Amino acid sequence: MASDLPTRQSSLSARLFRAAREVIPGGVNSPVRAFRNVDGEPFFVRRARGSRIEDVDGRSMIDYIGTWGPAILGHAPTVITNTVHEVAKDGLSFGIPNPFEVEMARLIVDWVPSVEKVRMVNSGTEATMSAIRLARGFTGRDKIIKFEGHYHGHVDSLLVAAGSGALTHGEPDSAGIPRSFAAETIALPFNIPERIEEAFAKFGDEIAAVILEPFAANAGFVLPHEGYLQLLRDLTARHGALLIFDEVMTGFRLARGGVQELTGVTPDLTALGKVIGGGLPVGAFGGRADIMDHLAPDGPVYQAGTLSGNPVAMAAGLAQLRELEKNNGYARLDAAGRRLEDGLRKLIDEKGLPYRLNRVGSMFCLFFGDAEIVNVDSVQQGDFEAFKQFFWKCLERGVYVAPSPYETGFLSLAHSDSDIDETLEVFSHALDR
Ligand code: KE4
Repeated sequence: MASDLPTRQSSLSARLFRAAREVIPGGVNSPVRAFRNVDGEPFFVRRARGSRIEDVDGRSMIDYIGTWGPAILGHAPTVITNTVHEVAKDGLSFGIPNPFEVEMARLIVDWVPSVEKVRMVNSGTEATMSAIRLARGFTGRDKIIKFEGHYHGHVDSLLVAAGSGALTHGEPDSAGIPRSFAAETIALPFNIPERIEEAFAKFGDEIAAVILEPFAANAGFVLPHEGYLQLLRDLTARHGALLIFDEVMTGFRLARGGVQELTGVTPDLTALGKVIGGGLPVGAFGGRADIMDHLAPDGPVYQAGTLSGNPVAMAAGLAQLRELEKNNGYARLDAAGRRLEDGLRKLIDEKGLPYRLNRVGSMFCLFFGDAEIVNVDSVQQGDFEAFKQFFWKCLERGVYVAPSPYETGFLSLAHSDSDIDETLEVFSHALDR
C-alpha cells in the first residue's frame, strides 16, 4: 500500500460518504454497501476493469464481489462495453418489442432445462416477486414456504422470518410488512427433512409453492444435503405445489443451466438475475409453459415493467452469456476456484484454524467457525470478530472480500493465477490474529 494514501477519515471516500448520508438513506442505495457488518464506512469506486476496482482515492483492489455476481467476465469487458456503445446509438428504450428480447428468451430456454417460456424483468426481486404471484395464481393457493437465511430480494411476502409458531405462520422480517402478508409464508430451517415433511403433512393442499436458493448464497455459501432437493421436488409434486428455484445468484454462474443442471433436480419455475444482465439491470423468471401462460396478457396473473427487455440491457446480457460459453468459460472459472480453494485450505490447515470452506465453481465462502454448515444457524455460530479483522486486513492489503460474513465470494474469468496467488499471500497475513 502506498504510504501517501489519505487516511480513511480524510479520504475522498469519507467526504463522499458524508455528502451521501445527507441525501441518501444510510448513504447507500442498498444496505449491504454501508459496511455495517464490519463496523466501518464504505469506499467509493471511480472505475473497475477486469479483476480490479479502483477507489476514488486511487487505491486498487482485487475484487471478489463482482457487483454481487454480475461481473462474471470481470469488470467492463470490451465485449460488453462495445456492445452497449453500439446498441445505445440506435436507442435506449422503446417500450415496444425489440429483437434482442427474443434472442435473450431463446437463449434462456435453450440453456436452462426447465424453462419453456420466460419473462424479462429488471431485478432479482422482481423475478421472485413475480414468480410467487404466478405460483399463487396458477395453483389458486396462498401459502408459500421459504427457508431461513435464504434471501430472495425485498419482496414483502418473502421478507419473513420463522414465526413463534414457526410451522403455522411467519413473522415480518422488516418494518412495513403487514402481519397478514407474513401470515401466508412459512419459514423453515434449510436441510432439515423432517420440518418440510411436517409442513406438507399439515398444509399440503394449501401450499402454492416452495421457494429456495438451491445453493444458498446469502448466509455464506450453504449447500443442500444429499437428497434434500429431490425431497423438495417429490413433496411439491405430490401435493400439487410448485417448486421455485431462486437462481438469481447461481443461474448462468455455476453452469449454463445453473444448479438444476448440476443436480438434475428440475423446478417448475426459476428466478434469474445478475449474470444475465452483464452488469445492467436485468432479471427474469421462467418455467413450464402451462404455468407461464397464466401471465397477462394471455392469462389472469398481472405482471409488467416499463424497462423489461430493454434493448441495451438485453444486448449486454447476450454479449456476456455468449462470451462466457465460448473458450470453455465454466471450466476456466472452476479451475480458478479450485486454485483459490486449494491455497486457502492449505493456509487454514497450516495455521491450525478451525474454519470451514465451501466452494462450487466460482462461488466460495470461508466460515470462521468449525460448526458443520447445515443452514444459517450453523453460520451464526461463527466468530464474526475474527471475520471483521480479516475483512479489514484484506482491504488494507488490496483485496476486497464481502463486507459481511453472510455473503458469498465470486471469481471471474478476469482473475488470473497471479491475482489468486497474490490474494492467497494477503489471506495468509489477514488470517493471522
Ligand atoms: P436484486 O433485487 O438485488 O437484483 O436481487 C435480489 C436477490 C434475489 N435472489 C437472490 C438469491 C439474491 O442473492 C438476490 C440479491 N443478492 C444480494 C447479495 N447478497 C444483492 C446485494 C444487495 O442487496 O445490494
